[in-house]
Amino acid sequence: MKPSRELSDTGRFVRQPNRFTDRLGPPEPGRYRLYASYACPWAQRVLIVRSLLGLQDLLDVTIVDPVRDEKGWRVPGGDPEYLSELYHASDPGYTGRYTVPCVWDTKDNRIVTNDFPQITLDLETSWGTSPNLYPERLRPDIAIMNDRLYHGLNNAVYEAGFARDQQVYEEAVARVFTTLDFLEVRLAGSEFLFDTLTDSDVRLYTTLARFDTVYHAHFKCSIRRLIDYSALWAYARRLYAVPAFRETTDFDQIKRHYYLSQTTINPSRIVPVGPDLDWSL
Ligand SMILES: N[C@@H](CCC(=O)N[C@@H](CS)C(=O)NCC(=O)O)C(=O)O
Repeated sequence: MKPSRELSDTGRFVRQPNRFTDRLGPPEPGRYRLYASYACPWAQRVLIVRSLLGLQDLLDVTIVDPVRDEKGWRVPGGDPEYLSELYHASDPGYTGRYTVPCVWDTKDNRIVTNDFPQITLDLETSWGTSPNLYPERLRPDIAIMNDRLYHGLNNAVYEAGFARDQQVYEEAVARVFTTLDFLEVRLAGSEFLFDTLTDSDVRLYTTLARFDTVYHAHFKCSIRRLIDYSALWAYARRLYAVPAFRETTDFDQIKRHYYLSQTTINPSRIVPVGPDLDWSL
């Protein structure tokens, strides 16, 4: 039996396509609500961008419980009880996973988008432009960088962690560390991936923040640790010093989510005690 619908016949993790891909219209206070988890790297991206751009009054947020059971994400306060109810209200025939981040439209009573790569770009282009996280002059380069980050790191750690085949796992892990090696060189002597803080830094940060705490052991990305990369580790801590990054980084929820929810990888549901990391500058 396949442990997941997202496992190919060759033991490869293949992420499901995003079902809701409408674009976010202009902001309307009180209309849109983001459902996010502090544990989830794709959701944390949106929380960081919302905070950097000062969109707290324009985009409401509900943070779901970090530990997911077989019914999916639970909503504290119970309205609705589970995120799945919003997916079924939007599409009664929905059969996919109920994922965060997603944006609920309280006017039309439907999920507008669970298209995680697009949500931050929509916020950066039509909701807030100060600071400019997606400058026009850099967009082609940001697109190339984001693609490299996704295939080489953000999603590659999941491909390594969920692999059910040794070779598939080894290929994904090699990609992770080739990408970290490339980033280490790129960030030596430079503050950000480009000459200013951009969408790409947000995407890189959320994977780095989880690297030593969960991906190293739980996803077996264990050739090196983040702290072994001096430029990358310094870069990650510099970003962590910024409130939008630090205040949306919850190591305890991250650990509890991965180790308690992903039971095919961690059947004992033991949450490790370490690692003891000092994220201060
Ligand atoms: N929308 C993307 C990315 C978002 C995503 O993977 N979110 C995870 C948490 S990090 C989630 O909500 N998973 C719910 C589940 O697997 O049931 C996807 O479909 O994979």
